[in-house]
Amino acid sequence: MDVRILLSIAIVIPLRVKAGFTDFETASKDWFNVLLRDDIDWNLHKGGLTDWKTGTKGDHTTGKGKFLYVDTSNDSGASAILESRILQTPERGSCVSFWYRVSGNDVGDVMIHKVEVVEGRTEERVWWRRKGHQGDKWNFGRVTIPASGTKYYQLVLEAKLGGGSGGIIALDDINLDVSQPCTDSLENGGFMIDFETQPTAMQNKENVDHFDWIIQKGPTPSSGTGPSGDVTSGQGHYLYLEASKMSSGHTAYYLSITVPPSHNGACLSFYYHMNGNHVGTLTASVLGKPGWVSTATSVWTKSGKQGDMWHFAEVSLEKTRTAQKYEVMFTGIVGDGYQGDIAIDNIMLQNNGLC
Ligand SMILES: [Ca+2]
Ligand SMILES: [Ca+2]
Ligand SMILES: [Ca+2]
Ligand SMILES: [Ca+2]
Repeated sequence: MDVRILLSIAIVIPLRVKAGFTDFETASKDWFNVLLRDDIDWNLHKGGLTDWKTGTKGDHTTGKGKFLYVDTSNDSGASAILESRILQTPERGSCVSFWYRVSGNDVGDVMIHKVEVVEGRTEERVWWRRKGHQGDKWNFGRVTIPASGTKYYQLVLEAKLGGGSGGIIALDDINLDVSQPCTDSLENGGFMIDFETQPTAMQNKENVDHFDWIIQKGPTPSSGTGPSGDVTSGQGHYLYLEASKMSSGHTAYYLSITVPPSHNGACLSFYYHMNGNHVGTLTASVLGKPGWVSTATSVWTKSGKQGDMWHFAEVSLEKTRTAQKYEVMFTGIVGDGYQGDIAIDNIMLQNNGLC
């Protein structure tokens, strides 16, 4: 995106502090199309839109309402910017959540920037980003904007096209809560953890394993292994296990809170990074008896080097596993050398149906 100018005159406009929810059924008072500083616009659409593969799809709110989308037949690199009203940096941080679709080959990216004026210069940082095809469905996105920086700021939701035609990039149901950072909690007892605040829904298991997972920012200390940054924004925090201090076969458990039953199953998703010549094994499992690691049943596992990139994993938890209250757990097992760091970020448990 080009360097943009935040008009200093805008900063003296009286501010509304109230949080805002936008389902696009009525004109938004919080989000606006940028007309001059980008290449194309977000379009308002009602009803179905012909999707990449599977035909006509409606909005997220009701399936029949309005949402925003960009025309992906435009050139690669074309940018569509939706900007927020001017926001006042709160004492405790803010939480912006939204539903998005990014579907299709080479369709492009969606990202959120925080824009502020620092000593007369406009600065912006990416706080959240998804690159490329994210499945043929509405996905939930959420990011904490911390209570730091200048007094006023703007958020920018940007789509950047990848040049592939026939795909879809869309947005709906944006919630802007300027009173607090995002909490881990989702509806129905589910949770979402991006490690930008101290997690409350998952934690290290003590005593029954050999060591603990660590929350990290930037690269890990060992060369040739571990990510260079987190998956949320590239500049945030993630969870990892440091292989160099441990011996082959050593394990570390990361266990969730007890989740209430779901009679139609659940969906566990996360990003993982497993790069290095000595990477061991990462397993996701479900505990049938809360607190009892011995009742863990593996639902997903991966071993060895997976390349220097974050990968997305999505696992349906069948209703037989979620009919009683349950817990989910990640197990890291160290490989046979120091280049074996395993990292996780953006863990989400949606406790209301399969993926
Ligand atoms: Ca809608
Ligand atoms: Ca525009
Ligand atoms: Ca993160
Ligand atoms: Ca431990």
